[in-house]
Amino acid sequence: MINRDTIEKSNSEALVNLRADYDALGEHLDRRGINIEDIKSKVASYGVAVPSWGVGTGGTRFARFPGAGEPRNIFDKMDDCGVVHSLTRATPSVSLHIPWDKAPAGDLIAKAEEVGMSFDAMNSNTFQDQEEQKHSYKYGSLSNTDAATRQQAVDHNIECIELGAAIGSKALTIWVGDGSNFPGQSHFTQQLTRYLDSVKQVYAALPEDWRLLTEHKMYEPAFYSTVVQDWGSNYLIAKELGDKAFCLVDLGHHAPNVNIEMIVARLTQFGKLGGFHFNDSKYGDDDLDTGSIDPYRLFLVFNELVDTELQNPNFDPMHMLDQSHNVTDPIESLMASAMEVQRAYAQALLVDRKALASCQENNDALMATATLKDGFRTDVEAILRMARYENNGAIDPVATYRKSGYRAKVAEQRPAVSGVGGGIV
Ligand code: PSV
Ligand code: MN
Repeated sequence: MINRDTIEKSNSEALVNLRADYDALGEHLDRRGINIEDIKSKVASYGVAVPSWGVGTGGTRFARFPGAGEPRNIFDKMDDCGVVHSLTRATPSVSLHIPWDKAPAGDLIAKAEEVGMSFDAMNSNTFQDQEEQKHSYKYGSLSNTDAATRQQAVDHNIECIELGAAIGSKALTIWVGDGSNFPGQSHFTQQLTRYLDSVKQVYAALPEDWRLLTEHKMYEPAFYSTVVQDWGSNYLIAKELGDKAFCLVDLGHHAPNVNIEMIVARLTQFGKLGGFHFNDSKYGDDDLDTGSIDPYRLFLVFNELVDTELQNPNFDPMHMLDQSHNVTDPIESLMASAMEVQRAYAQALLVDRKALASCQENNDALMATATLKDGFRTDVEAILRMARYENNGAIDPVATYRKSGYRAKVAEQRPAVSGVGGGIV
């Protein structure tokens, strides 16, 4: 936990400048016909879930270089997630990954209360073998050719739902690494049929008020074909399953240069956009910090979301971060990413939608894109800072966190973890 005094002291040093910046931005937006308070209140109520696995140091298939004071279990992880939320006030929930985070429901609830957070989507894991597991997932899980292996994967997903229901989660996200490494290795159609048969059993176990999110990913660990490879396959799966099934878009899971914002628009138009895993990438599923490589793309995704939100106030896809931190303090990266997501949201809220519609109607390509850019180019930092300050967060979360000495403190309590071997998150 971060001491309240540390936050207040740090805020009091930054407040004078913040007020001046906020007033100046308010005047600027006023001239554009935008009320800064309206934008601030939307930003203040925005939340993105943090992945429990994101607070540990990640790794590549080559190595993992552990950081100091890494969380040892889900309770340490939730302490770290609590720090992210207490400073940013932008991450009110944690997304658990089972079995990594498996613990008695009562203990999880108590910890969530202690850190002032709730639980977002549950994530199942059938992409690794666990110690006491009977059947291996080496050749797939929900789509394995062996019925007993498929059943084991189905049972695991149902177990995730049961634990989730006990702790107040309302969704299950399924990502499978199932696929093949060689042409001819697997029969595409039969493999998808087996996947569908399995996932239908999971879907049947969903509580009434739950959603099932299926997450597509182009490749890795399978390098030739992947069962749920693209948004088209994902859409077909969600459609086949029923009304409680939706597609999850992880920004890193597409071919380079794919127009992700258009995928978002398509899934939205046909009622199947279920949620996001935000991160950024340069080459593949790099899991870099959100907005660190291509903030404009993130903005364009939010532009689609805001466009829909304005027409349909009930539109509520789930928002989660999904990143791997190899060279930064994960708490700092998660805070920076949560703020980047908020920034993209605020910038998208600034887009003059009437002007944009008129440009589109009149085929004025240049002014249409300039209208979008007006939103993106606006420095909304003062809005984000003021929203945090008024929500009892830190005006500058990273600086406050560094001043708090949290990492050094937990490093004393949490012994170093071995750095040998590769790792994933
Ligand atoms: C797979 O790359 C993924 O994006 C899925 O969301 C997993 O649950 C997560 O990463 C952690 O491995
Ligand atoms: Mn993901």
